Amino acid sequence: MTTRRDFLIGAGAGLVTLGLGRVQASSHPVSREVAEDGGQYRLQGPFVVSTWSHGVPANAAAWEILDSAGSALDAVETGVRVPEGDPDIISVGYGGRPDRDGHVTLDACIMDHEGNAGSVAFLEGIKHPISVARLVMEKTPHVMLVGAGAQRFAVDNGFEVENLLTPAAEKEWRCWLEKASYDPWPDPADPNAAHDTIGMLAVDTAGNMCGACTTSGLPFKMHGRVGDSPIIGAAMFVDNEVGGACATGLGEEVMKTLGSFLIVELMRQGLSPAEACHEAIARIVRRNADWKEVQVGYLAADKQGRCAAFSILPGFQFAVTDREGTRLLDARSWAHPEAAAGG
Ligand code: SD4
Repeated sequence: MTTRRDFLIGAGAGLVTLGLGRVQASSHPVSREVAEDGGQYRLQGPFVVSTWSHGVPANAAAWEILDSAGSALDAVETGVRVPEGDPDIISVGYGGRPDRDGHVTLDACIMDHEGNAGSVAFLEGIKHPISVARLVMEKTPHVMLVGAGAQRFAVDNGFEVENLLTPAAEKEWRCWLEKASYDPWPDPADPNAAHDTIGMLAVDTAGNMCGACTTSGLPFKMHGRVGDSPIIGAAMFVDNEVGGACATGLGEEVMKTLGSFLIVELMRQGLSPAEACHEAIARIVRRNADWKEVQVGYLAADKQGRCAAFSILPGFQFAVTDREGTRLLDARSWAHPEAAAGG
């Protein structure tokens, strides 16, 4: 049987590691904790949570808004714009790694507390796709715009078309071209190397939850490939009565299981965020005999301020911020259920 993995590897000249470096946010003081309650954390009052260590500076920007009684919608948009605009973050926005043809193509989505949603996919040349997604939500009768149409909509609304391919990303792409093999599965030596999408959930002082997700997608993906990140219910979903969830990792697996929607629905049925994230990961693991070669991480929070993250492989981190400050936390994983990785 030819598996999808065989096909994709066969599409290239041989197997190489894509090797997307993890982002360090070392300039921001954070504490590292291991949860006592099954990997579940409790947050107080308004809060913001987001994926990976670049969530730390993103949360800081979002927190400024929450702390001055701003809306969760403004908070998540402002928060994820931080990695979008940072050229050193090579998996989101400006500076993101290009596709196999050298194009930086961006995916993003946003959702408000009333269940409104906006998204853009396969968008080129616009540094802040999350802000375009918000405008799709607020100014059009639609949920999603893609490609040239999304770019035209952005330009019509005052966005500038810029070259998002930084010299560093171009160098890596040219290096990749030497072998041009395509393997979206993780390098066993560093399973998180290709995964650094930011997903963010925030609750404001009014008690409303909103969410956002933005990415440049898998590095050196096929031109035209769109992952889970702009798909409402896959990479992000919020129901203001229940809570929200967001995803990072191999988007194809997230899309096939509609993970974020699943997590929110499971929480609606009474599962805790930790239990719901665990079940969403279980759905992926059960259908993949080679699950050790797949990385997906989920982050969820409910309206009571319970928050948890869970991933297939170790190494997934998430940042949480409330009045107590910011903590960078290690998610538990299917591969190592007992302990948070590195905790
Ligand atoms: C995608 N889910 O395009 C994204 C990639 C990712 O962390 O999450 N990286 O499939």
